[in-house]
Amino acid sequence: MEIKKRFNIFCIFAGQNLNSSSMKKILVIGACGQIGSELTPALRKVYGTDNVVAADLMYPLKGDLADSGPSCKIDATNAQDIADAVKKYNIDSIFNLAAILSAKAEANPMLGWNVGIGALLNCLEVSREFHCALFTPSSIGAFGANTPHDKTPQDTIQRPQTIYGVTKVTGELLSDYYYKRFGVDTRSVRFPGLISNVTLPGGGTTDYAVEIYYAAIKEGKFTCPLKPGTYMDMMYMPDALRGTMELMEADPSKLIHRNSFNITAMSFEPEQIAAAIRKYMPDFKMDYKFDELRQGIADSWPNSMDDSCARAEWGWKPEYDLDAMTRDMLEVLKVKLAK
Ligand code: NAD
Ligand code: AKB
Repeated sequence: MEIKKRFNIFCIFAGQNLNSSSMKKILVIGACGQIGSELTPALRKVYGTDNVVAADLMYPLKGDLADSGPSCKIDATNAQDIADAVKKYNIDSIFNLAAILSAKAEANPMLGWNVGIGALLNCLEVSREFHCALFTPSSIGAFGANTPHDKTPQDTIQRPQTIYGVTKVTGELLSDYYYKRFGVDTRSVRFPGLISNVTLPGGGTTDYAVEIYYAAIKEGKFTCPLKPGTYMDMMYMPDALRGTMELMEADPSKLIHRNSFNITAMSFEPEQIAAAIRKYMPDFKMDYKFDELRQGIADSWPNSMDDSCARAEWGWKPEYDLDAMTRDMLEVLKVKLAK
């Protein structure tokens, strides 16, 4: 990665506000979601507010996203919307975050497919035509019940049985196809469950690991929708944002894989996150009422992924473990929910 850019990304996550001299022009599609609502401001800090366009189906955007830089309405299932924005703003990099998450997609598989794959194909075609780099996240949902569950390798069996997983595997293959066939600079990570405190998650299987912190602060108790012993990979949002930006700045000659890298920060089961909260809130209580759909999906996903390829090829390294994340989540939410 260009040394100056790596330094700038480091400074942003160290709390300093620097503008990069890079000429990148970025379009974030799905900017209002759990990731986009934090990735857009993070990109604006590094690349300059005017160089990052926030787009979503939900429009007009609200709050900081709308006020802090250019924005437009895009329905990513309509290729023309994307092409118009790319032309209008002279975009060279697209972050495609439009998707329907695992549990929500199971309730409406056609919608899951149309957004997951429709949006991606449109982004790929527009990227091919206008020479854009393209980031589209994959997920631990790209694995299935017959994938090795512990230390899940980078290259392994991928036979998911959810529509979400089917779109993620298809998306990985399509993205590699566009790279190899047309030279489109496609890059991706398989995100684990992301834990954050700005925007609530949008209907996934790992959502409980965010909801538990809100419930701890608001009510001092939580009813967990997954059974004890359900391990999944997780990550705190600051690591996810930094990883995304570092991958997109990584030296392409070092990338053996592209779509998509295993990355993880921690693996825990519900009792462990509850215990981490109890360290700071000793009276916190948790009981269980499991949700059949989410439990089935969670059981088919890895317990913990091997992210050594991301570490070797572009220097991936998480900074937050369960305790550091819990301390920060509780501190931030105490202030936010007191308002
Ligand atoms: P989200 O559901 O919170 O946000 C998705 C955003 O896309 C929403 O703002 C929604 O309005 C927008 N959108 C939906 N349909 C659209 C369309 N047709 N056109 C334009 N915008 C549209 O999702 P997220 O959690 O921010 O996830 C972003 C990406 O990261 C997805 O690909 C998801 O699969 C992946 N991912 C997320 C997680 C996680 O834990 N959040 C984990 C693994 C992978
Ligand atoms: C979900 O649970 O659907 C997402 C994911 C891990 O892809 N959070």
